[in-house]
Amino acid sequence: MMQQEERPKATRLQDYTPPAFAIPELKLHFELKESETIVRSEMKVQRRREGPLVLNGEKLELLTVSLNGRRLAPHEYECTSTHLTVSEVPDEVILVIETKIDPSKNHSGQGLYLSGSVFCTQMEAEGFRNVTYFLDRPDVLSRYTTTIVADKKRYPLLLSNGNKTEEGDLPDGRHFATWNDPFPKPSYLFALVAGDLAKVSSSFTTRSGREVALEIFVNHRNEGRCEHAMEALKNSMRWDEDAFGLEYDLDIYMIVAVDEFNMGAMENKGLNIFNSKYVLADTKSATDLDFSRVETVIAHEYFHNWTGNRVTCRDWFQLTLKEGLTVYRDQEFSADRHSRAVKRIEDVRGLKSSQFAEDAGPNAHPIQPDTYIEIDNFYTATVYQKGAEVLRMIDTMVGRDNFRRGVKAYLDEHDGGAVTTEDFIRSIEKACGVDLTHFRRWYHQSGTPIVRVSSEYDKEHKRYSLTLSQETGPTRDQSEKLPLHIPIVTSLLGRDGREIALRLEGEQSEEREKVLHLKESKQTFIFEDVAEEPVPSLLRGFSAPVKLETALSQEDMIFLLRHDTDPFNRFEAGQKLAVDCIAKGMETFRSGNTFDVDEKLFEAFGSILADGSLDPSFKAEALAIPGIDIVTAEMNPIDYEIAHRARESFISAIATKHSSLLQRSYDECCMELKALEVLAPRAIGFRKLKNVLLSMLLRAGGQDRAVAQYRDTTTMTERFGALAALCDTDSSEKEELLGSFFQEWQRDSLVLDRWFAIQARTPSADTLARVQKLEKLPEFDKLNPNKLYSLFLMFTANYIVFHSADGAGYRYIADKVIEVNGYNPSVAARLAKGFSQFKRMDDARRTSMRKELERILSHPKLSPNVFEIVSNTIA
Ligand code: B3K
Ligand code: ZN
Repeated sequence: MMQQEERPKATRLQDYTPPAFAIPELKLHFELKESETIVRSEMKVQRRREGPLVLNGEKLELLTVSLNGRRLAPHEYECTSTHLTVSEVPDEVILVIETKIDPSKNHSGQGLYLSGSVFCTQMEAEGFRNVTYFLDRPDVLSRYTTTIVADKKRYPLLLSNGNKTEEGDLPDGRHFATWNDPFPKPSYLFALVAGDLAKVSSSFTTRSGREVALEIFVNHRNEGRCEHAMEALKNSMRWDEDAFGLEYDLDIYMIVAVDEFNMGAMENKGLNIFNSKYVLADTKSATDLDFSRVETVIAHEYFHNWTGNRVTCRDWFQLTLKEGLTVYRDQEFSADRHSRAVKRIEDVRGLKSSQFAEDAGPNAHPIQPDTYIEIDNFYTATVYQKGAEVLRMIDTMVGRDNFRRGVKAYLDEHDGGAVTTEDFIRSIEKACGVDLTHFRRWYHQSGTPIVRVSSEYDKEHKRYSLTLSQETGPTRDQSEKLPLHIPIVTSLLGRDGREIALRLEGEQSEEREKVLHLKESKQTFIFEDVAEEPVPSLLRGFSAPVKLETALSQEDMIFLLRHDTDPFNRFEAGQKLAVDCIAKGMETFRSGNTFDVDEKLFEAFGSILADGSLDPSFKAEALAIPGIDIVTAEMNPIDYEIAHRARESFISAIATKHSSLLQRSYDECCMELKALEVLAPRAIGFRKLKNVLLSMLLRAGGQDRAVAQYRDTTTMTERFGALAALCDTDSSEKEELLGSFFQEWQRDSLVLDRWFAIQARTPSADTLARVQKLEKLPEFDKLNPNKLYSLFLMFTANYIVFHSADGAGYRYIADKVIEVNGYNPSVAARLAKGFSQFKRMDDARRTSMRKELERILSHPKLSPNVFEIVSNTIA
């Protein structure tokens, strides 16, 4: 924690220097006790260049320091609150350090802590320094041998990375286990678990015939909820072999689920630690979305074994090297396993609502930032999702198979290394035969480019020209922007809906779909032999993370919604039509008029609704009305109330107009579901569609149907869909159902998280009072990050109530930021990001937000995490 007067120091990429020492071998010994754990660390230290040995260490009690067996006197080292410095160190030496820590008081979700009665760790990014003094940086790779000693009854299970080499009993009811990890790794990949957990086992035979033991550890009584996670793990292992030729490398792969975890999961070598919400799933307690998230997170952490663990980052500025690449890989895994089109729609929706907003706000940064105060604040949508988009653009330019080969070549070339994004790009250039000189700018430039399009058709010469221009506005972190290399995947559609053969002026080749390389501020692309004026289908599959402004007429957009052969663009056309119509609605409300939806738009939505040939999951996406964040993305100042009113009126108008079609479609979903296996992909699609239809029907008085869906179903997806939809309306039944849901699930913490969340996001006047009541329930454990997210973080996404004109929502969340800052700075900083719309609010709201932001900043014990977020917001 910092003192009020001192401003935390920034770390800068340009200051990077390689470590002065290497630590090739490390023997750790843990004597585990809840409030007094003794850590003995024996390091083989080798000098690489001149200078003292400066180790990181925070919140530690130093007991002893010895060099080659000689205990050092206190004057032979210097120990501060952040470092241990030993000035006189031979070129090669065995350094032994003993420290004492108190896991029982650690609620930060970092370092060694207790989740319930399970000891567990979270080291990334800089948690190892809370365990012992070390060169806690990712470019120091060591071979770990870890011995854990603990009471056998309370902690029958003792786990660490690698393979277990020894175990046995000790006096006083204690026992020990020793683990050896043959792969050198940075400290952020170290893990330790000790506790009493149930084990679910299986195995996987790699394509070279090696048998790998797979073990999932969960709280007793949750054994029955691990099947999906285990299947997901096997599918991930198989897929990585098939898609990238990558095999698992140890004899055992363990996953431990804990209830208290700041993030989703952590890819520690051979011993992943997971937030239990990304492991446990059964149809009774988990929704289809939960199932899909479990699969994605299991895959993501597994894929890190190569992209992150075998080849790691030189420093934390390179974070996207492992995160962007691993997100890209998990997205590809899901796309190969399920519907590629729907997966793309889901990913882009997430990108736009979180990353585009981040780029437009106070915490904008490039996928490779060049400065940070607290690296923990940079596990962002930009580093992860935009990082993945940047790689997807390379995939688009060089072809998928070529790109996958390039990634494999990068891993072969750098196996065992700690490298940079530049190393990655160079490997790809070499392996894929592509010049990415200009493209590299994506790594260093923040902000979302706007691509504007104009077109001209020369009927006489049958020439069609497309003029594309790009502009990236200034962001808080960078005022000057340069043109980027943007791949725009393009087709031209004839009036019959078919793709026209494309021949660019001066080129011979003819394709139906072409990548246009926009590299300058403005470029014109001329197509020849175009028999009729086409409708352009641009940025197909969302081929670049940009905002596209096409100036197409409503008629053309409806044409694309009906006929585009690219499913993403078909979906996108519908979204744009809805957003435009809602924007018009806001204008009419402002001028005091009533809101009419265009007849043609009704027809277009009706045609999607009635189209029996569409995949139900795609249909659900195409019918889902864009959220408030998308609707207000370009509004300045933002008026959430009017946006909410216009959006609600739009949904009601469609629901009223098409009420019989909606009911028929809803009934069809019910029929289809009767004949399908519960987890069949089509069943999942029909449930998703059913919930979208229900939420629309509710706007036209479908309350009974929602109550019936809640009561009659056996799946959590339908049950929860009904409850959530009812919470969005002023339904009279919702209190009773919320009450009965609570009674039923009171003892299931994960299910209850969802119950908290839907209430926190309800856009009604009493929500703040309700949230204040909910946080007092005994089931609301404020030390559990999932609870903080489901109630407080969800409340910051409640656009209407968090931003209420009286400032009460801001005051409440500021209180929570200050409170949580006291024990979990990482979560507190995430809550503080709730204020990121500060600059875009109206004067009155800005004034009340500023007051709260200043109050947070003046807190005497503010963590660097919260300081960085709040000071950026207010600057
Ligand atoms: N690498 C971890 C995230 C660690 C977060 C540190 N605050 C999970 C992941 O991306 O797979
Ligand atoms: Zn990751």
